[in-house]
Amino acid sequence: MGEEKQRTPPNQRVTSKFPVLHVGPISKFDPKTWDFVVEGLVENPVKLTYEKFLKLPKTVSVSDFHCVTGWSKLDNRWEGVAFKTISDLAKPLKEAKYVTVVAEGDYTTSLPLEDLLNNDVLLAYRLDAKPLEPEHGGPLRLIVPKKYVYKSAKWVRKLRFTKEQELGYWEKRGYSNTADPWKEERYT
Ligand SMILES: Nc1nc2c(c(=O)[nH]1)N[C@H]1C(S)=C(S)[C@@H](COP(=O)(O)O)O[C@H]1N2
Ligand SMILES: [Mo]
Repeated sequence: MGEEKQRTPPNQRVTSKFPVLHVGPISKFDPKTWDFVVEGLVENPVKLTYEKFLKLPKTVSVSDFHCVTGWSKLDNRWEGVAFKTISDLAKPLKEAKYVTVVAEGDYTTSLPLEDLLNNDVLLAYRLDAKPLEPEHGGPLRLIVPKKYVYKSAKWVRKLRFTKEQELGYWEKRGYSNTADPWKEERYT
């Protein structure tokens, strides 16, 4: 066994395709009515139009994508807004320890605030130099590279800062709440 870390987490296969996987319909996007909301335990609740969201400082993050069903897609170049930028705007209160991510169609997931403040976490609207396709979560999806992708919600509309962790869609159905692919945390 070498010191070097394997490129993919245990029991993941690399795919060159990009599977599309979600529950429910692909969300319809209307830039005139779309908004992005930050609520809950924050000093400064946020509500942004699509136009305003695009004016936030931009970041780029290249990362791998690991689905809990066993496929991984490597070297995805995501562009969007760092989670940290949004958090700095909203100013979490001291009691805020978790964030529930709410997507269209009531898909939710949640993460410790600390994990989301990692500098590879972003709300992405472009992938590999193109606008993010609706089937992959356009106009806006969360990207959390260090977790299985069910934590990377597509069609994100809202972040809710909370004191206790609220269980997300898959987490309620037996998938791991910590979801670390390197530790193979697939199920609870
Ligand atoms: N809103 C929403 N986001 C979601 C899901 C979903 O069902 N709804 N599924 C998750 C799962 S399990 C996976 S594997 C990825 C798939 O992303 P992709 O379709 O871009 O490959 O989206 C994640 N984000
Ligand atoms: Mo997945």
